[in-house]
Amino acid sequence: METEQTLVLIKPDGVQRGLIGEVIARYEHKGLKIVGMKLLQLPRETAEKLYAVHQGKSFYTVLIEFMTSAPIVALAIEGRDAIELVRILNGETDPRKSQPGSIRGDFSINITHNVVHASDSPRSAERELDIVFAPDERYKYHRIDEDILHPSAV
Ligand code: 3AN
Repeated sequence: METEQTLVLIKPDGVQRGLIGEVIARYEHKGLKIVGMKLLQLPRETAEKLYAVHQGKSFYTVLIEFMTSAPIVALAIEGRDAIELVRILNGETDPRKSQPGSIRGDFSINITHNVVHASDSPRSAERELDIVFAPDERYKYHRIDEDILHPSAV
């Protein structure tokens, strides 16, 4: 178990459907810490950097158009095993496989308009966080439930 940071984007559909609070609550209630947060409209160049691994795939152009079409909320989220935990909370990419109880399972039936993005590995988390957040846009602070969530003996 390691303390990690990961990037989450609440996609344009999540923002436009009024799901910002609902989505953030899922991460907060799990015990993960929001250490950076902003509302922004992604410049095309930034979206292309973020999704560089998908360049050339059939859905790439649609994905870039969608992600730059309206504001998103970017979150830097910290916690033990945050990268894996956030992806479990988000649910599977394929709407036929995302389980009820997950964000996508509860709120999405569309593989493109699927509410959230999250980094999929420590390497991509570092890369993606650096693309979206300046160093002074991520904060250190103490959550009062941290001693319960992370007892040092466990
Ligand atoms: P995830 O966001 O679950 O990690 P990725 O990284 O494979 O999924 O894909 C990034 C984004 O690209 C997805 N969130 C989705 O919006 C879009 N995407 C992925 N696969 C497809 C597909 N087969 N058809 C359409 N869009 C897709």
